[in-house]
Amino acid sequence: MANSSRAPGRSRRLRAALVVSAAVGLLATAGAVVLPGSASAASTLGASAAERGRYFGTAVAVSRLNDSAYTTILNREFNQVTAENEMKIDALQPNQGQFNYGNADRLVQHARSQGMLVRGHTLAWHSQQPGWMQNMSGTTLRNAMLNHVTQVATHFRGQIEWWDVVNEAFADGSSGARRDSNLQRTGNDWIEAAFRAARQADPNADLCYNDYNIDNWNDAKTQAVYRMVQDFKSRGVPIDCVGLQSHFTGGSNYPSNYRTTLSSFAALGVDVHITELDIRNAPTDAYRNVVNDCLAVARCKGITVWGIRDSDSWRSSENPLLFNGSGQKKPAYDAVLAALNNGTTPPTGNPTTTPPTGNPTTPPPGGGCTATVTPGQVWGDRYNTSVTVSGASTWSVVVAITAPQKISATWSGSPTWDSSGNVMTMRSNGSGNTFGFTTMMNGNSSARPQIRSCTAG
Ligand code: G2I
Repeated sequence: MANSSRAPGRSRRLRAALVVSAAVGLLATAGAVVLPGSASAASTLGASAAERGRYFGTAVAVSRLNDSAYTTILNREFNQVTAENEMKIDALQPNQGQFNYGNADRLVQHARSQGMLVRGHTLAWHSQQPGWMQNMSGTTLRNAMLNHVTQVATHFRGQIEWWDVVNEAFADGSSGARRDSNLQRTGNDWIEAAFRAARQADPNADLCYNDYNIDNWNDAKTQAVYRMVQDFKSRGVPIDCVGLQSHFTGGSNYPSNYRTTLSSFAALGVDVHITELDIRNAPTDAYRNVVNDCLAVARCKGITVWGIRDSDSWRSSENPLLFNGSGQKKPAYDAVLAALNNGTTPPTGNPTTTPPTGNPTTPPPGGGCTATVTPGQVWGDRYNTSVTVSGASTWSVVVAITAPQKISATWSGSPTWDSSGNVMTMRSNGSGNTFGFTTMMNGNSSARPQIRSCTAG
């Protein structure tokens, strides 16, 4: 089975990273307030979703990271990001063999510095192909597509939680057929070939099929995607998740059987994600329903809205998002936050109201180098740590985390993990002598990483 190539502990680590205790909501510094008579109510979308073991994310246009009003909302409210355009094929490989990672890397860096999870979008798609690829066909195109998947997934290896491996491969309407495209014409197996290449290049990322108009359980397109996922699972094609874009704009509406669709996909043994949510005129009812439906399905891992302010939307004239053009919260925002706060909290150990305390331990001597820890920024649900190595220019440092805490992101080093996912060996990778990582507290706000050893070479 192709699935056996996944790194041990990967899904455990991911699950834990998304499950954050109710303690988050008790920390006023983390954007939370304590309401009289209630346990807690988080005051940001990301913190509240994290309390339910989910993420709440947004599409980001990298050019807008220079807009401080935009970035303020992004950093405050969201704990997951998707590049709106910067990881598409035309952006990453404008000329064959010439890869342009600058904008995408900038977004990943921003996300990691904020402890946000990153969804990669998208490795293979009929649209937004660079000119050179549009003109290809047959084996040449198949190989170029697979090379793109391999190169890009390898470049971002270890930094992407979920990849939209294939996007929008099914036709609209009642046919239930694949969409005609140059990729489809290379052979019906192009989708599974892309998934296999992605798994091989980044065994730690969850691999998703992503599409629009697969929200209504009765639609032929929904049924066709369902049958493909069922077939992939039965044959061991490495698929982990289905993304429902859920653009309820441009004439599509929230369907009353949406929860059935989510739970039906989940019952196939894949996670479900709501990946590009926007709703024409942002009605509070429909937004609330989407949140409640996701919270009702254990395998619904999170919700990503397709932009922050209405003015950032690809359909800005429909005002479909949670913030208005001035960055103010709309009624739909309040409805979403309330629905998140009303959701049940998964059991994740003993929540604590103790604020983060304690210092990382000093590493034991020996091994030819010394690793010195510096505590970094602390949020309600997570904290950063950096480690500086002296006495060697190439090294490996073993860091142990106290469960249920989990490392959710790392930078400036090459990590490997033991089977528990709690012991990380970080090796130098040429980016200097200081590496860092983000740890999700998951209900334990006091434990801090232990440095077990520093070994030169
Ligand atoms: O069309 C809405 C979404 C449907 N699902 C897949 C998503 O990837 C897609 O996102 C949209 C972006 O929101 C748009 O911003 O995808 C469009 C096509 O890739 C994006 O539009 C493009 C324009 O077509 C380009 O002309 C423009 O240069 O945005 C580019 C950057 O602004």
